Parts: sequence; structure tokens; C-alpha cells
Amino acid sequence: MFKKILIANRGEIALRVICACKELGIRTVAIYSEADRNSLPVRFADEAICIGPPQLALSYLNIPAVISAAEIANVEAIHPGYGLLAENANFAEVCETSGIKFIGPRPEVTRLMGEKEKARTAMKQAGVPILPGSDGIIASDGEALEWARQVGFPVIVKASAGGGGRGMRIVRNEEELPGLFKAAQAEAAGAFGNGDLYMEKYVEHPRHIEFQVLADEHGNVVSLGERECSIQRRHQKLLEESPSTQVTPELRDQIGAVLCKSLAAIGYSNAGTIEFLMDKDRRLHFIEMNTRIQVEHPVTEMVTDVDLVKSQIMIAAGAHMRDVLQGPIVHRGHAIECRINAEHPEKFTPSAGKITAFHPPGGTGVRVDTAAYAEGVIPPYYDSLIAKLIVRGKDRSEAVSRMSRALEMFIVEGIFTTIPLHRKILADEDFRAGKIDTGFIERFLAKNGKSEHLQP
Ligand code: MV4
Repeated sequence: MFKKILIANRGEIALRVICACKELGIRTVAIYSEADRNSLPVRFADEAICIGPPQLALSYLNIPAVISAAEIANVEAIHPGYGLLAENANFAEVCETSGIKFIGPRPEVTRLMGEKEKARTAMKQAGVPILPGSDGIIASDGEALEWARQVGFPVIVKASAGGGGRGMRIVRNEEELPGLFKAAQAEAAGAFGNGDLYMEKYVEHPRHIEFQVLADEHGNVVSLGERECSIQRRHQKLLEESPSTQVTPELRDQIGAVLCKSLAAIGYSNAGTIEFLMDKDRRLHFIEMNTRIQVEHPVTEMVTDVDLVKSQIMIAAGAHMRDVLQGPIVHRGHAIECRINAEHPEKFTPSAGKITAFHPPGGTGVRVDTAAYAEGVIPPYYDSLIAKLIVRGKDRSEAVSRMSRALEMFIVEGIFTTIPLHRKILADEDFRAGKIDTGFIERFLAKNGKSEHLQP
């Protein structure tokens, strides 16, 4: 096992990795920007190194600075967390050439999955169900029209270098195709320096359901079931749960088995998430793969009792899956996560500042992953996620009740947060009935009037 790991991240996920390291008896090195000098990861890590000024490009995204810190601290491995450098294949490559183990998949696999059209083709060849669409990159709007006629409208044009909702256009008829194709191409070229596009049949009002996998470096892959992530706003997830009310044990096992076979064939290793869209007929269609630990990983941990971050570290150290899991994967109960963001309730813009009062809820079945604390300051430079409230219940109904009371008892003052929004979502009839899809929040906000939620 590693003796010392550097955590190339900040906030709650940096603290989450420190927790795993402490339990594994691994020493930790935090890196931090000048804005995070007083952060909890700095306090709880065994060592901490300042790597630069607050701006991301000069600190957490500055690869030479991160690698220098790792070399100075003499660590054996780097955990990238999520976001930042987590899916940067070049960073993983630099780690490798510097003799530092990157805790994640091999750079080639990260690069493959980062090119969404290649990922689609690779998963199709490996036997994962995908949507009807183009074969490869579409060269021109003329070719796009041919594919669209073959697939049938509506279609969606997506940037191959995109993902997470950027550089997409829904096309409903032939007339609007040339214009939307060119717009998507220009947007993708501008945003990613790569205008490559591909096409899929458009699924109306899908659910977003993703599968968690773990793969060791010896060809063993396991599926840990799904997470339902349909409650999103502008491609930012707000609330996730596991299991999905729409996934039967048979479907879970069937997709799980396909994924294990496919990812072994691709040579995948470490933790990964495979995103699907579920259509009205409850069929799952692959859309993208994320080659990192995800924000919402705790809901899977709560229902399986598998520590995914510990598993990532053990796998990177060369452990066999049987030693990582120490038994079969069993799904028990129901878990829900609410993302507590520091943001303005109407503008949904980040709300930085000093937290004047902070009381996280506790009690049976409640988990709070956070690096926030009373009198702490939320800097304006970074992601607005300040806490994750996760609950587990024996079934969905108990989890919903437990989340409602936990939200009631969560005090954050001094900044705006999404806590009041979550309280209302948890009280919503459709949510309680499990009537959710990716259009839920739009309907919810229309129904509830933009928002009345709350004071800083
Ligand atoms: C789609 C789709 C419908 N049909 N692809 C948005 C984020 C990116 N990961 C993929 N996205 C979508 N792809 C096809 N063929 C609808 C969406 C989509 C969406 C997906 C997941 C969660 C929220 C969403 C909100 C709007 C659109």
C-alpha cells in the first residue's frame, strides 16, 4: 500500500479523500491556493503545500505546480478527486512519467472516453446499448441531413469534445438542420478548439440514470448498481438517489453484466460511471462515461456499504477486486443526496462570503460531506458546492422523510444556499411519487413561481 498520497483538489472531496487515507493508514499531503489557507483539508492533512494564487489556472489546474508539490513531498500517488484535473489525460500522463501513480484509469482510456463519439463507438462495439445515430464524426451539414433522415427526427447534434450538455443542439426538422449544425460546430470549435460533431436520436423527457463500476488492474470489473440523477438544473445535478424506482433487479443485473464485460474489454481500471438515458419504455441507452469518482458517489456507498474512495486507492496500489470488496455486493435500502450549493436562489449565481452560522444535521442514517464550518469563508473562485447531505432509509419513503427532517435541521447562515429549494423539492407531490425526469426542475419552478427561497 502507498505510504503517502497527494490530494490534487479542494473542499469536501479533498476532505473525503483524507478520510479514506486516514482509515487506510496513508499519510496525506494537501495542496491549496492562497484562498484556501484556512480550509479543513489543510488542517486535517499531514502536510500542506501552497501552490499559488486563488485563480484555478494558477493553482489547482497548474500541472507543473501540482507535480512540483508531489515531488517535494515525495508522494507515491495523486488522487485528483472530481473536476479540476480528474479527467485530464495529459495530467495522468505527466504523473506517470514523473513516477507518480495517478489514482484513476490509464491516460489512453481517459482520452478515449473524453472523445464522446469515440466512446460511443467503443461502447457499441463492446456490446453496450446505444441510441441510433451517426457512425463517426459528421463531415458536413449535407451528411448530417442524410443521417437525420435515416435516424428520424427529432435528432440531437453533439460536440465530440463536449459532454455535460455543452455544444448540443436539438433538431426537430429538416429546415432547421443546416443552421443548427453550423451553430453547434462553431460553438464546439470556440469552446473546445474542436468542432467535431456526431448525432443521436433525441429522447424526449428522458431520465438520467448512471451505473457505478469498479475495475481492478487485473481485469476484474464489478457493477455497484445505478443512481437516478434526473433532478438537474442547466446540466448541474441537484439531487441524486439510489436505487432508481425504474430499474428492476433484472435490468440492474443485465446492464451490470454487459458493463463488466465491456469495460474489461476496453481495459478500464479504477472507479467509473456510465451515463444512460432511460426512455418512456424504460430502455437504457448509453450516452457518456465519466472516468472519475463523482460528486454523488455517497448514495452508492450508502446502499452498498462499499467505500468507493478507499477502493480507488487500493485498486491503484494493485489490489485484487476480491481483497477490495471482501464479499458480494448487496444493495440495502434507499439513499438520497441533496447538493447544498452556495448560490443565489433566483439568479442561481454563486453566493460567496462568510458563513456566520453552521449546524449540520445528524442522527440515524444521515451523512454530511462538507469542508464548510461556522465563521469559514466561501471564496468566489471555485465551484459553489459547499456540502452534500446524504441519507439512507430502509426504503424510499423513509429516505424521503429522513431527508426532509435533516433539511429542516440544517442551518447555514451568512450566504444563500439551495437548502430552501431542496426542502420544497422534498415536499413536492411528483417527487414523492417518483414522477421525475430531466424536465422535473423546469416544471417544478414553473409550478412554484420562480422561487421565494430565502435569506443569506
Ligand atoms: C441527450 C438527450 C436526449 N437525447 N441525448 C445533456 C447532457 C449530456 N450529458 C447529454 N444530455 C442529453 N443528451 C439524446 N440522444 C437529452 C440530454 C439532456 C439531459 C441529459 C441528462 C440530464 C439532463 C438533461 C437535460 C437536458 C438534456
